[in-house]
Amino acid sequence: MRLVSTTTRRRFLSLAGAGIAAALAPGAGRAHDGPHRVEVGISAFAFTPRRVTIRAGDTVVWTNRDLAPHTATADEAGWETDRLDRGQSAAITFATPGRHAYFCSFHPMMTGEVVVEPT
Ligand SMILES: [Cu+2]
Repeated sequence: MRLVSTTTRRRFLSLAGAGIAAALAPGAGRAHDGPHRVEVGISAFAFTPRRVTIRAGDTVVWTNRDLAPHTATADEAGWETDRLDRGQSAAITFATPGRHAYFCSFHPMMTGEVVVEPT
């Protein structure tokens, strides 16, 4: 049993490495092999990156790194994160293609955009 498990572990590590490499390289002609999560940081009163392009079914995760509270609130499309205090995150999954402009409800000069492409 020990001999078998050594081989199995090595194969597992190889597969895990490939998965990590794929996760670190969004876009760039990757095959869309299932839903992805895209990170948007909030710091210095800005969304970074300000615009993200995803596929339908993907999830955007906003994380606030400022001392001030922020939100991500859609201009028109009817979605909103809760108030995010420092260190808090919120995830929203986008099911249908379209362009979603958004802003921070506390600081409306903070704006961003989620572009959702067809799968
Ligand atoms: Cu804000």
